[in-house]
Amino acid sequence: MQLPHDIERIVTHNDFDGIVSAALLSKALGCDSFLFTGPGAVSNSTVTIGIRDAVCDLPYPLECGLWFDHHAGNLDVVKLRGIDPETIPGRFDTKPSCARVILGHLTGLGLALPGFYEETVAETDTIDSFDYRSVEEWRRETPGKLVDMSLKARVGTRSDHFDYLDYLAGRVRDNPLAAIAAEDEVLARIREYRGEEEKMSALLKDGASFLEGDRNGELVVVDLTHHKREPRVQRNLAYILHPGALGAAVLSPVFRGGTKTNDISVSISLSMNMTGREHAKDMGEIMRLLNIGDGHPGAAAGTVHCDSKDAMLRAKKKLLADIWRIWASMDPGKPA
Ligand SMILES: [Mn+2]
Repeated sequence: MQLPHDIERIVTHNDFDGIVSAALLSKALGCDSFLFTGPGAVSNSTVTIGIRDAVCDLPYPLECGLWFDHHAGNLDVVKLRGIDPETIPGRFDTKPSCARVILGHLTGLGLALPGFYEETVAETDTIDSFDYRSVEEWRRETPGKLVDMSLKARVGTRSDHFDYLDYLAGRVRDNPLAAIAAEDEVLARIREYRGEEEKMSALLKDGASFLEGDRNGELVVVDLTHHKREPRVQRNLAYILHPGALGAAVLSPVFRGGTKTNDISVSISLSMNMTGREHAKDMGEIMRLLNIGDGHPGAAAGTVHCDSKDAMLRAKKKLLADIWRIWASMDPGKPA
């Protein structure tokens, strides 16, 4: 199947994989109009998508001209809607990144593409599937990780941010990642993000501890529930403080309409030390057993509702004891 000639816009995920996916398609389709959005906006049709749009790294919309994706859950939804995925123009495959699906498809069509795309997509595979075996591997700076850091910086307004995504998609289409990571505009954002990371690390350090009974320091618990303003943290930074930990749980207050409630939001994940290991630790199962949320074996989240501050403090104590009991009951396996 050839690519359609009437695509006018590329609608893509607003993350690193989304940018690389858009860049490859831009090259193949000769289209440089991009719309960056999140999966939620596509699922609930907040963004209007039509037959002249190519969609990548996002759920399948009601209609579009081309669809590329790699999220198994999105394929399930397509099947549940009674659509035969084979009839959708584009390609679905459970690859580590959507960019990999697109590169495979374009190569299969016999298109001549720049040689540096292979390296760009290899980095995208690692970043999008979080394929790291240790904290050291995760922290090691590569051109792709530097560009990804620049995306996470909070610089300027929302519209400035979208302009930057637009700019990057064009750069990634025409240049190797190493050249992009050395540009002034990108470097300035990386510097900004490093500062934000330092602040987040300080917040995490302040709230981090290990539970009673956790003698080997397996599960870092970060309690941020005392914060009066919404704390912005990246959970994985807890592993810099405790590189030997196998998992981390972060407890944050839930804010509604800018107001702090007594509800607790918990997010829990396995560390990169568990990647490639055989074990029975399943974070989604912990949330389901406690009946507070859901998720994958590697990462899950939940919410505990509380009527008062006292109830919240009691619920927090019980929640942590329960998490530890279930965590400890799941076989840690052997190091890879
Ligand atoms: Mn992706």
